[in-house]
Amino acid sequence: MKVLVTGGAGFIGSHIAQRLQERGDAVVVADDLSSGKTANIPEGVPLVQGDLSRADVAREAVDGCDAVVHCAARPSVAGSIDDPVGSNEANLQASSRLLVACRDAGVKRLVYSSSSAVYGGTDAGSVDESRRERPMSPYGMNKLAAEHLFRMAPDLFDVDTVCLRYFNVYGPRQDASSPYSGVISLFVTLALQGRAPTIHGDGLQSRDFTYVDDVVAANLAALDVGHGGGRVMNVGRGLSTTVNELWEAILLACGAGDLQAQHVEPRAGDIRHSLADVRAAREHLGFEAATPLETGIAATVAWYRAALSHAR
Ligand code: UD2
Repeated sequence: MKVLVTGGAGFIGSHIAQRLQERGDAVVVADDLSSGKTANIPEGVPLVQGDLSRADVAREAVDGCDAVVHCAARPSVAGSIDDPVGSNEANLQASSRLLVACRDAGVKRLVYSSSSAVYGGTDAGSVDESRRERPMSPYGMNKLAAEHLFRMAPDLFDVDTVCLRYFNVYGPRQDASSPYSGVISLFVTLALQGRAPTIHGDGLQSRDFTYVDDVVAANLAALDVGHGGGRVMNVGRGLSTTVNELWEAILLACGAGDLQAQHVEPRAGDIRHSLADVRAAREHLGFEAATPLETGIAATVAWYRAALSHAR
């Protein structure tokens, strides 16, 4: 297969591109390099550099491809509140443009990186895909709108699709340089530098932290499944960890002693709990997130430790 990975210079996309290349697929990456880095793109994989909301870029990117893994996004909840128009362009407009290009080029399968942000606030229990979506941020709203588009795509555009709703993905190569970065990338970097983190609110908010290799496995399963049919599935572990517990686990993994986190005001748009019901992906994709949090954190700490020592 020839597979386009959009956002393939970014965190999740580059891991997918790497795995596809390892299994022998021809891979091409499309990325505007606004947050992705060329160093993340596996060696030998060509890059189409540009903004997918432009028709010529989308057309060039899908040229000759059998399938598309669509990871390109501006993936920040807080960032989308600061800049809802930018979120709309990067997360929805670019997705529509890509879908049109797929239709015109006869691409057979598209796997979309959606987000648990489509659900909005939930109680402490797990959410399944039948839960009514109530996004609480422009980002969640854009992800949900794009999902609807991809759900219709098999019927309206003859492009078979699968939408995967990720729950808090973490792992090597996640960008830790912005205040919007994923909490694990921030906490690990701080702990390795002997610095205390900021916890928004009481730290009892919880997340279903999912290791990037498991997200890669879900994408491969979705690419290979016989019939996608626009189905939407959660991708998580189905286990919940509070932000306070997370910091304790990271302190332990980094051997950083006792650094007291500073608690500040809760973050605008922050969801209290987020936990996946994982049965649909198990049933339809045979997918199971296999990486325990301790194992994933250990691999993540090792990667950031090496990256920080290189930077010195
Ligand atoms: C994650 C995803 C987002 C979307 C969303 C769905 C990332 C980077 N973002 O947003 O794309 O899918 O899930 O709900 O994975 N926190 C602190 N201190 C910090 C940073 C974060 O206390 O320095 C807290 C934050 O307030 C939140 C939790 O950690 O309660 C997780 O924050 P996050 O930014 O990693 O991810 P989230 O859940 O906002």
